[in-house]
Amino acid sequence: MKNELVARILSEIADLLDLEGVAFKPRAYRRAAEVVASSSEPIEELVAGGTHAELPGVGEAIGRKIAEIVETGRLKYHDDLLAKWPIDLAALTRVDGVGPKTAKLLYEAIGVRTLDDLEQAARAGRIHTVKGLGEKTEAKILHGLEEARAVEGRMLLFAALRLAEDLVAELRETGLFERVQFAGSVRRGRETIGDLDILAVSSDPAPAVAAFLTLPEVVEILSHGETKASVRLGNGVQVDFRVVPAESFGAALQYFTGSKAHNIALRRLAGARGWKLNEYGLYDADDRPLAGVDEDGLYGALGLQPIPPELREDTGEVEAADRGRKGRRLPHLVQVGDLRGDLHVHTNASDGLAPIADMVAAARARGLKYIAITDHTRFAEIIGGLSADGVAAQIDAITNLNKTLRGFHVLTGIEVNVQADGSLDLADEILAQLDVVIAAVHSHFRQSRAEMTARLVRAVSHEHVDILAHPTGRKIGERPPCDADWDAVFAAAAKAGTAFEINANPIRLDLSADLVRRAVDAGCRLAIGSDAHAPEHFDFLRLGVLTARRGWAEAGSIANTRDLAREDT
Ligand code: DGT
Ligand code: CA
Ligand code: CA
Repeated sequence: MKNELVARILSEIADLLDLEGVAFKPRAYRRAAEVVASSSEPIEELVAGGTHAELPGVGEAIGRKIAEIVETGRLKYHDDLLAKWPIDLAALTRVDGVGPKTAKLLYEAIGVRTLDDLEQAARAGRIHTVKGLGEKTEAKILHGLEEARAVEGRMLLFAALRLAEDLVAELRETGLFERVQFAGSVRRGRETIGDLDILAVSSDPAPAVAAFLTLPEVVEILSHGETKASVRLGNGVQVDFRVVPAESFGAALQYFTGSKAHNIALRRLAGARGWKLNEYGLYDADDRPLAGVDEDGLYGALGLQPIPPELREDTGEVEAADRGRKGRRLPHLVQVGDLRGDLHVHTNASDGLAPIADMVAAARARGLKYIAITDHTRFAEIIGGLSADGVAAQIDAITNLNKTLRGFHVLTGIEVNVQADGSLDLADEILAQLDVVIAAVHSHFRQSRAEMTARLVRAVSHEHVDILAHPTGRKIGERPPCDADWDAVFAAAAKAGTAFEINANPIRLDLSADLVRRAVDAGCRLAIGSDAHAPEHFDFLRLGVLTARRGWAEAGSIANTRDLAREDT
């Protein structure tokens, strides 16, 4: 599928045109990029059929450019823009505080082209000397750089999962394997992934390794032996591959799933009994194998309940899994199948791409029973959000739609903006009419801890607010989380019965797993929200579930695992 490539080039064009100060066009390219990225049909097939220009927001001119990318892998218009602006705009604009216009100022005034240049300039205090930029921007950039550096060379979980599943499926199709499975951080559901780790069992390792090396995605072989290999894929990702004996598969899966800290804790447990644990199995003092075929057997032999991969970070899971110990047990983690609905969905009434009916169809297709339509208010000119009249019209439309639906219900809702002082940008009389009120911060992220805490406490305590969405505002690798006294915010929310969202958008995952765990311990309710802006975005929900699981959350803590009360349906 070339959708990712096409979307990347179109969105780079949007950024470059923004940098040049061109009006309107950047939005058109950005929208086309979003549409292509979220389309489930391979763009090359649409081009082959000549229907790609019919995608919403594409049209003739961008359509021609998409065809050129599909046919040649690149685009002259894009290349010319890149030649004119020889800067790593994608990396630079990922830093909080740097948009295309700031990047242009920095390049023209002090020659900043790369993240390294930016870091040097920021540390040397040269950024605030640039006309148009001040001390505040410089401080923001220094902060943002930390976030960007932390994820350098790592990819987001969503892309990693898709890639890992594709590779595993391709390997299985060769028919050369008894088992193939991905391990590593992607199996643990970490929010960013360094490299992929794939394990396999095959009675004939040589052709099995050869099949791996000749996968179409592989562009470079980094190393290979009789039973293992490391490669680099076209998108730069490294994949480590191992063929292991069937009797060691569980031990290898356990070992290469990690985390390293969890493995060390297990090995210590084995050592305490005079046993030995490694990637081949668990062995007693006389080197007799005790376990290794499957993971559950391995944990069982160590006296432990099976520990779900998401918990394997050595943060108390080994103690909680100990069958011999009284007290806290492992939680029954929430599962994707527990979700009944989605309480955070956008439509083209604000910045979503599709009408309500399309969002309903996509949610139903994924087995959900209800969604809440929570479009934005008109807090910013750039988002064509709902006015008070718009809300009333949408309530009517949803009421009528519900009359036509069987076995599915659409809740009315809104995503109100939490203003700098914690007040909301929609009147109470309107909020009172809606089934679901989501409150969210969209600006002024860098308030002091005291200000932000007071702001969030006020928002979660508001009588009409049901959910605080993407509570920290972080964007992975782009914007650091806001600074707040979370214990105070959790306490206020628990008292008011307001839920915290686990926003499942791949770049947000907000609350993060660490904060999920603290929120659960504080007695807060949670809601896993896709924040879908297109029908395909309901696929994000699984990331929210993985994050909830990493935060030790059970279904009972999560509002949208409940069926709707009868009076709602
Ligand atoms: P990543 O790739 O940085 O996102 O994180 P992981 O967890 O996938 O780490 P990776 O790919 O370096 O190694 C895969 C697993 O192999 C890791 O989670 C645990 C295991 N492992 C790697 N090195 C060691 C080690 O030195 N000691 C132990 N006990 N386990 C290790
Ligand atoms: Ca890895
Ligand atoms: Ca690895």
